[in-house]
Amino acid sequence: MPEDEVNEELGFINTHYKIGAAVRYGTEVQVGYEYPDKSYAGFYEHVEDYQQCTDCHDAHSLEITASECAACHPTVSDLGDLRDIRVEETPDYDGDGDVTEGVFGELRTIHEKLYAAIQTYAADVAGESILYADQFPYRFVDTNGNGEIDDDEVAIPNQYGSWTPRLVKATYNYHMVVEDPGNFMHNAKYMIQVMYDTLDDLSQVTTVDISGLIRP
Ligand code: HEC
Ligand code: HEC
Ligand SMILES: [Ca+2]
Ligand SMILES: [Ca+2]
Ligand SMILES: [Ca+2]
Repeated sequence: MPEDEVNEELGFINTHYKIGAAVRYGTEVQVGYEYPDKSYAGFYEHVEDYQQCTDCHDAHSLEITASECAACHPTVSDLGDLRDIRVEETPDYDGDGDVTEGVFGELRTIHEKLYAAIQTYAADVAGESILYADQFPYRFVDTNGNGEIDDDEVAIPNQYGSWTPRLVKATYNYHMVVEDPGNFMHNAKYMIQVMYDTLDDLSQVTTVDISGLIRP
């Protein structure tokens, strides 16, 4: 199908829920939509003793014991600090000049840029403004085109309908990132690669600017 032509046969594709295991394995299991001719990170090894699910998580509750992480990540004193973890080698992936934020913050800024890019593409190329809400079916028409969710907009009769192949790929990847709250730990490089390539793809046909971002 032509990348930028609206096609009634298309719709939003959901990665489904609790995808942490698949994200750990990256391109070995291809949980993201991977663009042709690009290479992607596989399993994120982290460190030998904190590699398998139950090295970090309680097998039943999924709970993580922050004090164990603190042994090597000294900024951690409780669970809320996990999002501040960053190692020295990590570059300023999101190009915001902040090289002390946790790798979580690098992912978050790129994810926000991806949202803005999807909105630009939908309005300028697909011809209908789009919103995301973390509620089925996730994609809605931004009826008044202000970029924000308004009361009447998040409702099933107002679900988004102007799908092009490029938009299906981009919205799939955007939502995939949302569906793993542990993404920054499970496989930050894979997540950033997938988001970077999605932004790059949208930048082919819109004013989206990806200069400043770093692809791992
Ligand atoms: C190196 C440590 C580590 C390993 C290994 C790891 N995780 Fe995680 N996981 C985390 C962190 C950190 C979070 C985010 C916790 C938070 O921010 O509350 C997380 C979050 C999750 C969540 C989301 C929980 C929720 O609140 O919805 C799931 C599910 C999950 N992990 C499953 C897995 C599975 C399955 C594996 C093995 C394939 C795995 N994890 C391996 C550290 C790890
Ligand atoms: C034995 C030391 C050690 C322990 C314990 C440890 N880590 Fe790590 N961690 C590292 C090292 C080394 C790296 C860098 C690995 C790499 O990516 O090359 C790292 C990387 C990370 C990163 C990615 C940081 C970035 O800038 O990309 C996160 C997030 C992280 N660890 C979270 C955790 C969590 C959560 C725990 C506890 C469940 C934990 N770590 C336990 C040594 C450790
Ligand atoms: Ca940054
Ligand atoms: Ca940031
Ligand atoms: Ca609106």
